[in-house]
Amino acid sequence: MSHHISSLEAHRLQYKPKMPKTLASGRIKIEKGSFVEPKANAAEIKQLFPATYGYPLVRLVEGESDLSTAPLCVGVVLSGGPAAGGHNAIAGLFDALKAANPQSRLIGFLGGPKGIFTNKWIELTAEKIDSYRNTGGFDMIGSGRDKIETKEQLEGCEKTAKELGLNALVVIGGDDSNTNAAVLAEYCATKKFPLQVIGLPKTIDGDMRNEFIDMSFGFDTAVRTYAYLVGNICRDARSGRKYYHFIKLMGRSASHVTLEVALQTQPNVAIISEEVKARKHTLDDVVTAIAQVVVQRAEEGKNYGVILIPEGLLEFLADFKVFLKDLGALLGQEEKQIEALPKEERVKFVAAKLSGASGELYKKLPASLQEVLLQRDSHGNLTVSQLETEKFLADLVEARLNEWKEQGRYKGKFSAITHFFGYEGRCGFPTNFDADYTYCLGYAAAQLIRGGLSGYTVSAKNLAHPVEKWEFGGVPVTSMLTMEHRKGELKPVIAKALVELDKAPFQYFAANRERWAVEDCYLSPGPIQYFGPSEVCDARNKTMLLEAGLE
Ligand code: FBP
Repeated sequence: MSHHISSLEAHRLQYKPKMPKTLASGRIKIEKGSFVEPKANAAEIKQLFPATYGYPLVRLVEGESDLSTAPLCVGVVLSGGPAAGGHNAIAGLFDALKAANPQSRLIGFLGGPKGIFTNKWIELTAEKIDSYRNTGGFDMIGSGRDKIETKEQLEGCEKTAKELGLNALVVIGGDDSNTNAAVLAEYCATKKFPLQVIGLPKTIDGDMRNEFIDMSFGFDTAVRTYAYLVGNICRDARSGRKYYHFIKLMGRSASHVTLEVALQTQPNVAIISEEVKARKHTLDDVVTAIAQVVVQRAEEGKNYGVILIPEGLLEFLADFKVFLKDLGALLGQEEKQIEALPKEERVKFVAAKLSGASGELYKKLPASLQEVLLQRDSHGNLTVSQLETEKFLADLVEARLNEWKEQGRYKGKFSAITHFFGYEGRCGFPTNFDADYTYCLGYAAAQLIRGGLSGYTVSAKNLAHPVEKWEFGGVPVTSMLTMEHRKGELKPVIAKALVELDKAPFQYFAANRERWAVEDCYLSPGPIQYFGPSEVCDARNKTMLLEAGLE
């Protein structure tokens, strides 16, 4: 065995991902369905995507195959944050292309979308692929957050595709990257340039999904990693009985990760951003709600506990909404001027420019938040992982408890420890679910390419069920688009799937959380298991089981 890989890695390289018979049989055909209109802004989207708007849904079904067996040259790119299973998606794509025609080639673009328009790539050989099967991470070819949007970027992609003789490009990414896939597909269709573009639904956030896609890949591995750590902290809290743990969990916008980890570990408090928004709660309301649980527990002699906070919380608070919109618009208008300033001057500049209530709020925030709030990624998103919301909240809760102590309303002790679990969940060995799922996604992408399709994201249904029942197909990206403000500009984007308060996962949580707040109902899910009984190794996460009515 090589000395450069762990024993687990050596074993995982041998794992054979499970596939439904439809894909495994090799007798695959594409069945066309109906056209689905975008849920909102259909007219604007039709206008922006005249060449690719109106495509039908498609399903991969078993039958006499009429898919192309001509040799293909396909490119693949990993985009955005890593998510466990990316390497398997590439392996599935590779195996499917080679199964259809051993002369087909797979090109891996390096460092994310930029690798396409700057023409940086490597050929993915069987040897390369074999050394990454079932491993976590995106390090096989790297990733990046560059967009494919401007004229220069689109022309750069075209030039590279021409030089390489690319027939198709598979973009593995989240909502923004799949939107970019649609932009490139539209560009190619308009110019009658023969490059097909297919997207895969990736993100640990679990929000790149809808009625066509049960789950984005990487979510399962991430939530199991966090739930293991949170479960251990719950045990530690109950053992030491002296700390309140404020744990921020990754998930840029939606709270699926926090909700799932709460379902797996049953902490004392879990804030769900979507509920905060629906109830129009302010920061003060959230602080009060947490402090009340601390008081209740102190009355039972419990001066310890575990509190989960979704990293995207600030954007959902009623008093932050207008402020963040004003700030986003200002950053859009003054982008060049702000960038030209030294870092320490930027906060002062923004504080002076933001007027009214937004300006007042900004000035009151801790310096660490003020600075991070000025950062945006290339898609215009707040860099919420860098916001120390957990520390900010812990401090505010402590201040509130001190006030209540003075008023005689609280007699306990409060000592907070803060954590952020984010990056540790994105690159672990994929769970069996993510390993199987991503392999199938890559395999399905190859079939859509063989069928001549472009401007589609691979769709996946029945994922809560055993693999045999999984169904794959394609959903036109334009059918999933809506219009949103980014840096003050209206842009087409795939609508993020947020936690729905009337659906089973949140309902289950809401029905139990009062008990979890006071009693110690902590669960220890333990580490991810790759070997052993199928009910442990192949188990589905609670979100998927509850949504499918299987729990
Ligand atoms: P994607 O949407 O690209 O999959 O990334 C998700 C995510 O992990 C978020 O949960 C997090 O807020 C963000 O990436 C962190 O970004 P970065 O890796 O650039 O720090």
